[in-house]
Amino acid sequence: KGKIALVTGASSGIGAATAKKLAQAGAKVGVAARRVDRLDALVDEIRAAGGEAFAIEMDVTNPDAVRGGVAALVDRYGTLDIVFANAGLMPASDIVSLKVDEWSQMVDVNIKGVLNTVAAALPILTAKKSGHIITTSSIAGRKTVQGLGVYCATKHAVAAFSDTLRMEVGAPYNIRVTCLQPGAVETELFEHVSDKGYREQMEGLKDQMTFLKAEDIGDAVVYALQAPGHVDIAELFIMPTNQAW
Ligand code: NJP
Repeated sequence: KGKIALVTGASSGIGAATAKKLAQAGAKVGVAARRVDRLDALVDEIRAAGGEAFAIEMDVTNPDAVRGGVAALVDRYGTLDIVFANAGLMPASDIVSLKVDEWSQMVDVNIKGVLNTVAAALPILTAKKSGHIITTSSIAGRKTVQGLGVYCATKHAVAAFSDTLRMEVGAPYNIRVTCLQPGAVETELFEHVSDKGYREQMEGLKDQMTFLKAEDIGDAVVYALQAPGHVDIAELFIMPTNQAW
């Protein structure tokens, strides 16, 4: 309650749902993404429900834009306490089809986007010796999945980075780090898969299992944030009950 939060990837899916949960729990939330129309609608929804949020247009691949977004948030609300580095994308394909542009995009958003977000926010948290950083990795950051080779690589990178960050900032700076690793969540993630075969395969998963709702992830993030100060939920590995892989 009363905390200031930044959520990237807030224009849809997990980010939007978590921003709403944070606002319901009393945080003031900077909601960041590229699609400003979506962010404006989210801000309206949060405010209509009695919460507080404001929209930050931000491409996480651009370090200057991320620094500017964090500065705007601090300017508006005075400080920063919670950072949810969540923006990401998953254009599945076989490695042999060499969709190198999509690989670069995943490296830029999924890895560099998290690094840019942490780099912009960390000086504020270390200076005040408190805060909580949540990064979005994936079940794909714990194992490998055919068709998701580069995506898995980016999410393993986020997991490795997050755990090292946790070790570095816990004791000296009293900052907690949580690496979020969801299984299948019903969001717009699959809609951006350009490979028709993989997109159909992924859509077909919905017939095999009950996907998590983005709200389930939002609840889990709030749970990690509300743990007592000496407790760091280092990993949030959350699966649909009937996801068998
Ligand atoms: O997907 P979606 P999710 N700069 O497509 C933003 C991970 N995950 O909520 O910029 C800034 O609804 C985009 O905003 P916009 C996944 O890897 C998911 O599922 O307006 N933002 C949108 O808000 C990802 O890391 C599942 O286009 C950029 C958001 O990212 C995170 O969950 C399972 C951007 C994507 O929202 C959220 O994804 C899992 C950029 N350059 C992990 N590019 C799952 N859904 O099953 C994209 O294990 N965004």
